[in-house]
Amino acid sequence: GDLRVPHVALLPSAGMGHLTPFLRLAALLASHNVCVTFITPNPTVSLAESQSLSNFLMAFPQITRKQLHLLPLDESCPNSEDPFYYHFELIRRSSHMLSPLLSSLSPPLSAMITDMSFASTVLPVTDSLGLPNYIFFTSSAKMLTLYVSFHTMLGPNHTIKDDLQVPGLGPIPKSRMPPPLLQESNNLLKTFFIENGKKMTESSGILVNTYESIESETLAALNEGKVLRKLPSVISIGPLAPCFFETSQQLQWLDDQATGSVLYVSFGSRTAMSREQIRELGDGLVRSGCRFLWAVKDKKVDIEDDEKLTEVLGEELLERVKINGLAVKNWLNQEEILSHPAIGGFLSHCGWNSLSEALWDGVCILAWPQHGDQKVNADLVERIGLGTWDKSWGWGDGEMLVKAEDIAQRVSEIMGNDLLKLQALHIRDKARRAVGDCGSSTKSLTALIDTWKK
Ligand code: BUP
Repeated sequence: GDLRVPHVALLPSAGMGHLTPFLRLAALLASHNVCVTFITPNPTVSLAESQSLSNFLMAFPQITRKQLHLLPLDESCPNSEDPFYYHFELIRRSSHMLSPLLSSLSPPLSAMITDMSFASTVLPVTDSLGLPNYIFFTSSAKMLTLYVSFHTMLGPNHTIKDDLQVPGLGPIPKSRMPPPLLQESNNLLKTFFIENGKKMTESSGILVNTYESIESETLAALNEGKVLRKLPSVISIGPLAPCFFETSQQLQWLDDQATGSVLYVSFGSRTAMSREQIRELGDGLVRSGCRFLWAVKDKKVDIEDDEKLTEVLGEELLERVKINGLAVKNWLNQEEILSHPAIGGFLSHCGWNSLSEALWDGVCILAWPQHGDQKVNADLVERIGLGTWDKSWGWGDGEMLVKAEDIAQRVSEIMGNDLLKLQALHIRDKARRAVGDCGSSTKSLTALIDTWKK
């Protein structure tokens, strides 16, 4: 007989790197006739998040929004750390308000999908309601192995001595781990890692925006109980397709460039390099002789990023940039840019969403990881043949300055690397197959949705 229409609530975390994959997942579930309630912590950290949300909700009127009003700050939570991590903490502290919100929804929920940064606070809530809760891990499966095993390798004083030997897989060198994890003192990221990594193992399943052909070995190790004996099933549902709900922008400059001739340069929504490094990068881009479209970011949070381009780059550099390139300081519709025929390469920080968009469009990567999961992701880029990574560049944390001539050399190398460009196209084909009608990710997702119908 007729099966019921499942109703699922989604709870994303702070930052575009978390919100974007949740929006894509919401759209995908809706296209499979799942009734979706999207819970939005309010306020957001960045303007990009609030704008993206309102555009999305306008484009998908069938998706219901419920606001989770965050409690005002108190003194017990130090505001000195990353504003996005700080916001995770605010959402965590407001999560007791979820219980009445969730139980008031109609029709009753079949399941909840929660961001990885709230596993430890939201699982007790959903458990008490008898509601299955799936954790959505918004980075790579490789990063998931670090997330779930990190707490097992802590020594005295919560320090890390060695590289992480992931059972059944190769080691993750200390040098690739997010730097806050190596600090002796506790910090928000480290605390999240430990607590959520532990608690996640009690969820109903872990969704990952990845797919078989790029991470088969890691996915197998996770699902065969090699990484941790007790782990719920890890379900690869990616790459989540971009959904074009953002208003499209006219970029005449890009339209005027030859096919495959332009390098796109962006380090994501929450990385601001030092002024000195920004200028060195600009100099390097100019010296490469290649065409480039450069998203310049001067502050971590977009609302504070109000300095003019002339001030950030200086007049002289800005004039040189204009000869072969275009530098912009406003938010760009990245998924639209990456699908543009003029784009032939991407100098990227290797945020997982940027990578998933790059492989979706078959754009090769010059990796320059800046923080967090990005070195682990950059390693994957190199291994699957999507791009190159000069490890001597280090984290973009201002500790060392990567010189213009080195940047220029790597840029011209990648823009002239036809083999890499072919490989990227091959990766694109496989990525699209994974989410096509008979693809591995489609099969996993439909099987999951079926369990919610019972
Ligand atoms: Br900047 C920028 N336009 O101008 P990541 C970013 N994006 O569409 P991050 C734009 O934001 P985390 C812009 O396409 C991607 O979907 C981009 O996510 C989009 O990196 C998203 O790549 C950025 O995962 O987040 O922002 O550093 O640290 O959480 O990975």
